[in-house]
Amino acid sequence: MDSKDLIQIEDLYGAHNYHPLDVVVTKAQGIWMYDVEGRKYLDFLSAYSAVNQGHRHPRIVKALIDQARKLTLTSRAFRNDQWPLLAKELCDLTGYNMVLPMNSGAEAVETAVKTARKWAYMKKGVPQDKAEIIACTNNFHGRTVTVISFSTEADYRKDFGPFTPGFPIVPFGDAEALEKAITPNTAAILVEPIQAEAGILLPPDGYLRRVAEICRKNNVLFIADEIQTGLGRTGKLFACEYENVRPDMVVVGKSLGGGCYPVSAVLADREILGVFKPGDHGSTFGGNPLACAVARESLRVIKDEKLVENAAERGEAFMEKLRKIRSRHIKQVRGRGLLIGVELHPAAGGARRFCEELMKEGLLCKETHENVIRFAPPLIIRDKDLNWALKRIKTVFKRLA
Ligand code: IF1
Repeated sequence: MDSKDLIQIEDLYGAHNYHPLDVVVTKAQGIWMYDVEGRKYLDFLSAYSAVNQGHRHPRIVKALIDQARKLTLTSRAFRNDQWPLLAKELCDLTGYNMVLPMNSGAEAVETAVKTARKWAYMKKGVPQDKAEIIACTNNFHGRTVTVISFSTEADYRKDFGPFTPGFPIVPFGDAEALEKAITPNTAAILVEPIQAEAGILLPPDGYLRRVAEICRKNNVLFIADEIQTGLGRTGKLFACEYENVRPDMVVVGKSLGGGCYPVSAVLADREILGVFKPGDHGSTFGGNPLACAVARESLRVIKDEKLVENAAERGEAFMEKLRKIRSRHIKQVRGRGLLIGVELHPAAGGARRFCEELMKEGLLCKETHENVIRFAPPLIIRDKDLNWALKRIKTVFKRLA
């Protein structure tokens, strides 16, 4: 079957909750993807940072297969021999001392919300059902009902109410507004260190440090959603490290599963994650041995292949080169590490048509919102391939001049 047939079938039987580029991928290896017609593309999105280690990393695939041959699922009714090791290795890597495993990012965010609420009732003395968690304008934390309850994006919310209460909103990047929004019932503030979906928005310098101070002063938990920014993407293990900030809780996902398997987790210290007792939270698949074996190897690959360092060095250099492109369409190039946004002027006619042209040149990336092109290649990428990409990007900006 060719791409056209497959697209037709998908559009007929699949729910239309996406508007993908019309490329039907059948195979991938490393930074390259291949469509059903055999055309080759450089992956400049990395499944929204879920394939930071590159597609089908041989070590991660081996861990997946080896584990699949031994044990895949016990549920948490029984113990397995992989979860303890992932838990310890994640803690050793990040400096937290407790972790709760889930599957998708949104589930881990929900888990962080439940943790913060329970902490507020048990430790802070907030009256039952009064806990508030402050979120930021233009946030993206997933798609479940509670998570969209604190979205400020009309499209994500419309027709999905009623919503979960208890989530005041403050402008992203405004520490004073945050301080003013805190009440005795505030349990936590939930922040993305860089807002990716919102268009790769970096907060003003010092913001995360201020947030951490304000949280400490007011006995409020600082929750960082590092699902997309974490595990190396921005050139640090966690993007919060750019301001030497250690959040009380960190949510991770995406490339924790090495692009092979959904794995997410909430990290914190015992005083916080210790609020759970048997029966009050869980997941059939969370902490399953297949997920854990994959995650363990995914973390080792990040470390052994120095992907954090690679993202920092290559990202900086690549952004410099992007900034040298002379095009009246480009308003700003911004980002950290290999999480890069190219914002276009409204007159450029939208980022989507640039992504479509780039696809014709063999470069796969995705617009975010109307006017931002997002570049986020796998962190294993080398200069040679970045230069290859740069050439295509220049070509497209010339063509659409
Ligand atoms: C989609 C965006 C990226 C996330 C942060 C939690 C989640 C995500 C910071 C939820 C997920 C994904 C989901 C995907 C598109 C994508 C995305 F553009 F929508 F915002 F990456 F930038 N926190 N982000 O980025 O994780 O439950 O999906 O595992 O199509 O919705 P999930």
